[in-house]
Amino acid sequence: MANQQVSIIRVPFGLGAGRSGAQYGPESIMQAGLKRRLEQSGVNISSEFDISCPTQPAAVIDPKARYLPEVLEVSRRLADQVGRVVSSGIFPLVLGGDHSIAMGSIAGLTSVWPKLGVIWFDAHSDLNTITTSPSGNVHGMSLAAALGWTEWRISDKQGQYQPVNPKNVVIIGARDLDPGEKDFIRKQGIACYTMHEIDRMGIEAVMQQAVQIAGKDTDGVHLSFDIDSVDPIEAPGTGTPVRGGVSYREAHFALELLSESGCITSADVVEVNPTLDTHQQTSKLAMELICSLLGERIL
Ligand code: B3U
Ligand code: MN
Ligand code: MN
Repeated sequence: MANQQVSIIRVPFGLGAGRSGAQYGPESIMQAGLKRRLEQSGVNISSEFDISCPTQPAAVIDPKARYLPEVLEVSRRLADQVGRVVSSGIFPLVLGGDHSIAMGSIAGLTSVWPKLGVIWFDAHSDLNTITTSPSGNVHGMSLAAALGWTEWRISDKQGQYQPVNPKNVVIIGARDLDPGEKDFIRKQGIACYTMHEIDRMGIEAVMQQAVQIAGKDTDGVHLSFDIDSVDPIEAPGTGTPVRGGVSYREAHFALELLSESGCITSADVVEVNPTLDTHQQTSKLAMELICSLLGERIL
């Protein structure tokens, strides 16, 4: 993606997760040297933004959707910013933060591109609602919210944001799904490539099919990359690690293939928690994976 104009949008928000620390993700991915590496690959960073995020309030209002008012406040702000960036033809690279922020990225994108494909790389499917969530953590509900299945919707001054079409959603890397999430995937026919399919088909075939599904009759394709999709051996610095994830090479190859496909028009990279990391290896991994997505090549 040489000569591609990119806007880096940092979202230091961690209240959607059960453990504190994802709010330090954006700063730590930047400190790993993101800008210099991107510029070396010919990426043009045309602007940078910091979304202002609320700090922890005194009390949790609803234990079934913890900090939902704060999540919605951040989502609205992020949606506005992402909408402005894509309207000017620039690729938004959103650095989280916990995965609840993807609701804001996707809302902003659908305000400009009503037909949006989504590739959701994650150990989880984030398809819970207030009713099905075992934890009350809103980061486990963000894909459900983007599909319009949650008990709430993000709204702006003009009204509610457009939900994405389940036909254009692909989940990759799943290995920890709750009963309600499995029901949704089966009943709604969402494409879900679990670790089993990755083992069986190989990551290249999975990515080819993902690009087909997410890109079919859509205006753009958003990659939402949860770092916990990668095996905890490579990515220990994340709030809900699940063993048996994609390898370092599979992750890089997957993002290189997405880069080659040319279909990705925006991305968020989430759930890096530097307080749980060892030697900043997870922040560094996130930085390197972004470079692969945006066109860096070995030779
Ligand atoms: N599905 C569980 C666990 C979880 C989801 N997303 C993360 N963890 N990172 C839940 O709480 O909804
Ligand atoms: Mn997630
Ligand atoms: Mn996850």
